[in-house]
Amino acid sequence: LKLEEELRDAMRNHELELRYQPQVDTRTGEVVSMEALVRWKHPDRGMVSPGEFIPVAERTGQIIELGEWVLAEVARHCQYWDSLGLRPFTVCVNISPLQFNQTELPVWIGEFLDVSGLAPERLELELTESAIMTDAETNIEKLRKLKSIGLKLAVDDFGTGYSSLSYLKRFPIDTLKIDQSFVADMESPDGAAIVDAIIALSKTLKLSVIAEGIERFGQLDYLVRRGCDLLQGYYFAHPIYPEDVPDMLCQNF
Ligand code: G
Ligand code: G
Ligand code: MN
Ligand code: NA
Repeated sequence: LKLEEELRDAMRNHELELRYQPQVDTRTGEVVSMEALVRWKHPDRGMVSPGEFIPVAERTGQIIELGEWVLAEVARHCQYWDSLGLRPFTVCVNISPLQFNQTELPVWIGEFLDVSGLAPERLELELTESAIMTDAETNIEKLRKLKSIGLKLAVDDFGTGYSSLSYLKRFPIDTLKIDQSFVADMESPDGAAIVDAIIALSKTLKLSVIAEGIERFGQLDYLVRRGCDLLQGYYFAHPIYPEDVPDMLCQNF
């Protein structure tokens, strides 16, 4: 079977699961948010990486259905966490370019939030830099609509695309997410300079800034001293099962 046909079955057969990776506030050491990351437990092939099937889903349009499933799962997990009396935290959800380009996205998400009862302020959409910068003028209106629902908006993989700074200033976004390739390269002078520049830019634009892909203490230490607001990476935790979120929220880093 081709991967796209298998993916169609996978969605029907409940082979997809979500994991959550914590994001740590550098001022308090507390976990304040989690990124939802999809996993595919294939019956024969084992774990299929989203790096492999997300591009296929994006190409075939299956990402629309997959994206709707992700949000429904997130709402279900939030209900479960609430039932345990956990303190509320933000859940970050990756939105693919094709999803973002749907004209009806803001209306659909608004209706989804009404029906599911998920509070909009608990949800942060991670949009890629290239998706929002392509056709930026029309995207301003769409971003405003998403913002007016009460959602938070982050620019994912920041620094890998071609951001126009004038648009960045006009976009109603909350967070810049420094791409992990820059964090991995941070021990080199060029890498550190790029990270410094993105943090400085976020301060100028009064945006929150998060670095992902933190694997070593040295990276954490540097970013804390530079005033990075949030950190995410294997150094703190790999993506975890929803059942393990309660314990994770009790950790202090
Ligand atoms: O979890 P991992 O690092 O293997 O993810 C690989 C890629 O898949 C990343 O680019 C990530 O953004 C993307 N990805 C993971 N989960 C989702 C999801 O639920 N929706 C979308 N659109 N992309 C996802
Ligand atoms: O494109 P996006 O930034 O959404 O992708 C996030 C991806 O990075 C996920 O697949 C996640 O599993 C992965 N990831 C998270 N933390 C680390 C880390 O510390 N190191 C590496 N190499 N990958 C990470
Ligand atoms: Mn992401
Ligand atoms: Na990213």
